[in-house]
Amino acid sequence: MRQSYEKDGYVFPLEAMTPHRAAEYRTMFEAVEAAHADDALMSTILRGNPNIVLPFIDEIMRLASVLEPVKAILGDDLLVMSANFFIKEPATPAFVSWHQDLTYWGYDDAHEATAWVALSPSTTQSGCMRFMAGSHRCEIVEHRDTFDESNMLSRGQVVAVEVDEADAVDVTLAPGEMSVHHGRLFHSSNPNASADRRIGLAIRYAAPSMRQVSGVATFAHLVAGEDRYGHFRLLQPPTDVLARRDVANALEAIALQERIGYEGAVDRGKRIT
Ligand SMILES: O=C(O)CCC(=O)C(=O)O
Repeated sequence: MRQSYEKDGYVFPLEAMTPHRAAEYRTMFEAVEAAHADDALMSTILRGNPNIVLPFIDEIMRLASVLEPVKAILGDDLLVMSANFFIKEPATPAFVSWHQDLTYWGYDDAHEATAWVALSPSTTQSGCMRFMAGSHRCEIVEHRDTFDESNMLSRGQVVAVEVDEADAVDVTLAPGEMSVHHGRLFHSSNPNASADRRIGLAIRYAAPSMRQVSGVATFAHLVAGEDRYGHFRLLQPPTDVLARRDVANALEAIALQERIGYEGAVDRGKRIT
C-alpha cells in the first residue's frame, strides 16, 4: 500500500467502516445539521471544524481502520490538524477545481495525508474526487485565485498549469469507503448530478514534526502515539455536541485558518489580509 501511495500519491478504496455504520454517522451528522440549519455560524463550524465540536467525528478519525493505512504512510505518531465536510447538494453546480492542498496551508513540510471518508455514494455522477496519478511528485505549482461562487475552495484556487482531464482517475467510493491522498496531489471534483447528497469527510493527518512556517501554533488532536515536538496546540477530544469550550476553540481555529489560508489573497481587487 505504501509503495502504491509513493508511486501514485493516493490509495483507494479502503474500508473505513461498514455501509451500515456510515449510514448511522450520516444520520447523526444530518440531525445536528438540521437542528442548527438557521444558525449560519454553527453551520459553518459543523462543516468546517466538525472534529473540534462533534464527538462522533472525533470517533471516526480515531478508528483503527482509518488510522492503520495512515500510519503505514506517516508513521505511528499522528495528529489531526483539521477535518471538514465537503457536501454537494443534489443537482447543484458546486465543484472543486484542480489544486494541491498544501499550497495555502503554511506548513514547512509534506508529512501529511488526507483520509476522505464517504458517508454517501461518491460516484462519477455525484461528483467524486478526481486524482492525477504521480502529480504529488511535483513541487507546489503556481495557483490562480478565481473566487468562483460555485467553487468549494476558499479562494477558488486552480493550478496555473495544463491538466489533461483524460488522464484523471475517478475516485469512486461506496458509503464507508475512503481514499488517502498526498497534499501535493493534483485533485478536483465535478458537480453532483445525482439525486442524493454527496457527503465526504476530509480528515487531515500529519506527523507531529510538521510546523507552521509563520511560527503560529495551530490546533490539533493527538490521535496516535506521541507528540515529541510541541509545534501544535493540542486539544482535548470533544465530550458533547457543540460544547461551549469546543465552539470557542473552533472559532479561534477558523480565525487562524483564515489568517493563514488567505495570506496574500486579493478578492475582486480587495486585499483580504
Ligand atoms: O470533496 C471534494 O470534492 C474535494 C475534496 C478535497 O479537495 C480534499 O479533500 O482535499
